[in-house]
Amino acid sequence: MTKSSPVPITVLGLGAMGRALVAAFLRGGHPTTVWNRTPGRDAELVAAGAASAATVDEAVRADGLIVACLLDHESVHDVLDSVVDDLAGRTVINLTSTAPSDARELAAWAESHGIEYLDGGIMAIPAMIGRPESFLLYSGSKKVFDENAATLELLGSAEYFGADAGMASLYDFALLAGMYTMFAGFSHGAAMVRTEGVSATEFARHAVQWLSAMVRVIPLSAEAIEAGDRAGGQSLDFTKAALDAIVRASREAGVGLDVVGPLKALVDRQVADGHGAESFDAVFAGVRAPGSE
Ligand code: FVH
Repeated sequence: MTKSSPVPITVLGLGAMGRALVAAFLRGGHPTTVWNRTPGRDAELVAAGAASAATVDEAVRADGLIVACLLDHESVHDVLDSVVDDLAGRTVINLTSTAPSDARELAAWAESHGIEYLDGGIMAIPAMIGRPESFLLYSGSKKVFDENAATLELLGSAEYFGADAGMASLYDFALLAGMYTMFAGFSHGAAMVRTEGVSATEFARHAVQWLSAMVRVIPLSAEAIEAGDRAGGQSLDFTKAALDAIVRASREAGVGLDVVGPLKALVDRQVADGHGAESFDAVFAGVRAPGSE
């Protein structure tokens, strides 16, 4: 039995992430064609074995998978709409970050043009691509996911979230929401200690120790949310007192309240609504969408 050769791939978009994807495909032995709107971003990739396409039409004329990694939903349409007549019967994997509704719109657009479509969310920065810590979320065509699982694993571990093309984006943005609020919280803390001359580097040492310990509590919080159990842990009254003190200390130090202010407002509202004796997980009840109990 002969081993099948790696499928050819065309990558549209050679920003920081697109270039990292191409490098991983080349390392995996895939013949890879690259295209970018602004010429000149492919020199290193061509030196590493990629074929350069001068136009998007030329890029999609190459056989195999088409992977898009562009700026946003609009740029994906700009590029794919321009070659839609060449895409019938082809497979498009879109690794551009887009909202769930955008992913669903693109999946419907693809179906209406006879294109097989898989949407993806990249949980990695370019330097992580192909490394064990990189993971990618996929949804849309199960057939495309299954047939290309080994290729997708070249980028990072690959998990499929179902036929609804919007699911990968939903997870992606939910995870990013957690990441951004964590970094914003770190910035707030760094601004507080800076008022006494402490460097962000020194503060980071303590922040990593503390936040790493707290991350381990997340599964317990999830269990409590699912069980509707808001009895355990510190009460929201306690949290309110802590946030009142943090806000006062920040204000006295001249630190902006843009990060902690909205959280204090949410906790204040939950306490005012009678949830003061409940655990911090009452915050989930305070933000969840109506009907998603
Ligand atoms: N970089 C990262 O850390 C994150 C990690 C998680 C996933 N994101 C998403 O990946 C998409 C691409 O990100 P990127 O880092 O490659 O972004 P840029 O370096 O800014 O490159 C953008 C490319 O998109 C091209 N482009 C923009 N608009 C258009 C358009 N209307 N038509 C055609 N191409 C377009 C741009 O081309 P050019 O400016 O060089 O001509 C770049 O190739 C993104 O969704 C992240 O959220 C990355």
